[in-house]
Amino acid sequence: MMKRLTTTVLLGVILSYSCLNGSVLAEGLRAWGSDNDRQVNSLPAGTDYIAIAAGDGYALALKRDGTVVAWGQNGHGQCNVPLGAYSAIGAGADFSLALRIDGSIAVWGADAHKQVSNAPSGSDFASVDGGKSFAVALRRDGSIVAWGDDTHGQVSQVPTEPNFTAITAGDAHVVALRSDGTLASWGNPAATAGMPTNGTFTAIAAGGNHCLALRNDGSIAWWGHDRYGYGLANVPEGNDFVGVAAGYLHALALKTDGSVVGWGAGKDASGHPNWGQADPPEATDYVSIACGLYFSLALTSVAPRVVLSDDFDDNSLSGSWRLAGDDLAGCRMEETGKRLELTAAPGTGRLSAFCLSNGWGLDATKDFSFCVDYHYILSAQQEGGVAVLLAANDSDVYAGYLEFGAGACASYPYFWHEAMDDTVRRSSYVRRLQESGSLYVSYDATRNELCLSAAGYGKEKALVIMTMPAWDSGSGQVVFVGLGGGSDREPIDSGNAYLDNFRLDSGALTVTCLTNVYRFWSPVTGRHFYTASENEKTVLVNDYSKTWTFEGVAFRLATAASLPGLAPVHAFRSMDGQAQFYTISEREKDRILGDYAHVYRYDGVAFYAYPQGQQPLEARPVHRFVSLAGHGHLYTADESEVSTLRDSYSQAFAYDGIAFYACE
Ligand SMILES: [Ca+2]
Ligand SMILES: [Ca+2]
Repeated sequence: MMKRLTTTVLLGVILSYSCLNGSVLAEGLRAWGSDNDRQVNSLPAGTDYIAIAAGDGYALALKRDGTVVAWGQNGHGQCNVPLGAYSAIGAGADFSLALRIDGSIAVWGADAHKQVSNAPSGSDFASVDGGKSFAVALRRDGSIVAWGDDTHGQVSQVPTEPNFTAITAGDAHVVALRSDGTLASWGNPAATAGMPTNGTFTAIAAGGNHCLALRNDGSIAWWGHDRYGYGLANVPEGNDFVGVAAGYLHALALKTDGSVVGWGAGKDASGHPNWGQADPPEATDYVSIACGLYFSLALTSVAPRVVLSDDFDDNSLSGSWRLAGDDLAGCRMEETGKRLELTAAPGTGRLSAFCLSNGWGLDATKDFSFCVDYHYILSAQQEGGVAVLLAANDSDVYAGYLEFGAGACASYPYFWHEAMDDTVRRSSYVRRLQESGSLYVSYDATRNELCLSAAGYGKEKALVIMTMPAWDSGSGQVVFVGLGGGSDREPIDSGNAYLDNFRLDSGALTVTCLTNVYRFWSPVTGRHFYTASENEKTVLVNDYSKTWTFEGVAFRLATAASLPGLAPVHAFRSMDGQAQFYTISEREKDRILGDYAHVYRYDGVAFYAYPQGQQPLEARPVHRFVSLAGHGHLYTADESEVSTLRDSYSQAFAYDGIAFYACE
C-alpha cells in the first residue's frame, strides 16, 4: 500500500450567506472516503469551526475560539495538539502545524526529517502547511521559509522574493501565489511541470504529484503528473469555482452555489484506492474543502437555529403554545380564521385569555426581539384590548408580568403598557390612530433596555423604554411570552380583536420543559435501563440496587414538542421487559412495529429530541451502540464514553450512529 502524503489547502474561500437577524453562522464538519483510521466517522461534534486541514489519515480543525481539534490516525502523535490558542493550521502527511495567536509556529507529530524539530522561530508568520516530510511557512512580509526533507529541493529552492500571499505543500513540492496573482512552484520536477505562466490566479492547491490553481475567471488549471492514471487532468469545466483542494490521487473543487465536485481516484468506491474520496455527498452547504490521502474533509454551513414564527393559519394551536387565562370559558383566545382570535361573552369583572409559550422561554441575558400583528376594532361599547405579555414564571404568569397592547375604551383607542413586579404596578396610556398594526418588543441585554413600540424595533421607534422589571422569578434569566388580551365586562365579538403572524426575529430560545433521563446498568443481565420517571428511579435506587446500578443522568430531553425541530422519540420494550429501544426515526419505528412485533412492544412517545439536521447549535448528540452479546442497546451523550466504547470495547459494542440530539 502506498502510504504517501497528501495535503490540502483551502484558500481565502469566502462565500456570503444571508442569515436571519441576530443569528451567528456556525460551521460544522463533513468527511467522506476511507475511514481506515476513523478519520471520517469519528468527526468531532459541534460547530463553530473556521478552518480545516487534512493529513494522510488524520485531520485538524480550528475553532473560532482558537482551539484545535485533531482526530484519526495518531501513530506519530500528530493528533496530540499542544495546549494553546491558535489562528491557523496546516497538516503534513503525519505531522501537524499551527500558528499560535502570537504568530509563532507550533509543530508536532512525525519528525523523521526534522520537519518538527527544525521549525523556524519567530512570531511573524501568516500561514503554514506540511508536505510528506517537510513544511513551509509564509511570513507576514510575504517571504517564504521551508524546512525538513529536501530530497527534491523543496526546501532549498524556496524563492527569495517577499511578495507571496499563499502557500501550499504537496508530497515533495510547493505551490505559491504571488500578490500579483502569478504562480510559483518548486520541488519534485514531475509534480511542478507544466505550471501555467500566463494568467491571474486566486487560489492554489498541491497534491501527491499534482497541482491546482483557480483562475480569476473562476475556472480551474491543473499541472503535474497523473502517476497512476486516475484522470487528474479531467478538471471540471466551468467558471463558477471558488476553491480547490488536492489529495494524494484526487482533487476537489468548490462551486459558487456551495456544491463540491471531485475527480481523480475515488470517483466511485470500487476498491483501493477508490474509497469514494472524490465523490462528495451531494449538498450546497459547503464552505471550504480539504483532501487527505484517501479521504476528504469539508466545512459546512450550519443553518442558523430555528427561529420561532407562527402565522396561525391552520386553525389549530401548535405545540409551541398553550392556552392560559383567568376565565377561558368567558374569554377565549383560539386559533381560528387564520389568526389568534379573542372573544368574550358578556360577564362580570375583568376577563382575560392568552396563549403562553409552551415549554420555551427567551434567554434574557441576551438580546431578543419579536413582533405580532394586531387588530382591535373601535367600538364605543367595548373596553379591553389585545396584548403581548412577558412573564417571569410560566406556571403563574401573574407573579410578575409586563403587558403591552392596543385597546379601546368608550371614548378612544389607545396603546397601553403595564408592568407588574413585587411591589410596583405601572400603567400608562398613549393615544393611537389605527385599529390595526403591529406590536414590537425588543430587548437590549447590554443596556437592560426594553423597548415597546408600534413602529419597529429599537429605542428610536419606541413608545415606551424601560428596564426589564425586577421580577422575583423562579426561572432565573428566562422570560416567557404570551399573546392575549381581555375584556372589561363587555362582550368581544369574533373578528373584533385578534393577533396574527407572531415572529421572533432575534433571541435565544430556552427549552424549559426538560426532564432528566436516568441510566442504570445491571451487573446481572449486562443491560442498560433508562427512565425519565423520578418514581421509577427512586424505587430502583432504594429497592433494587443489587440488580440495577444507578449511573446518573444520561441526558436531558424535552417533555413536549415545544420548539420547532423537536420530534417524538419512540420507546419500545422487549416482551420480557428487560430491553429498551428508542428511536426518533418514524421509518425505524414503523419497521419495528411491522417486522419486530414479536420482539418489542411499543411504549409510546417517551420524550422529544432533535433529529439530525434539525438540532440547534447547543444540542448534544446522543449516540447509540448495540451490544454484540445480545444485551440490547446503549445510549450515551458522553463523548468520552463514546471514545472508550469505540476504542476499547468494540468487541462488545457496535457503534450505531447518532440516535438523536438531546436538548442538554
Ligand atoms: Ca394568519
Ligand atoms: Ca397553528
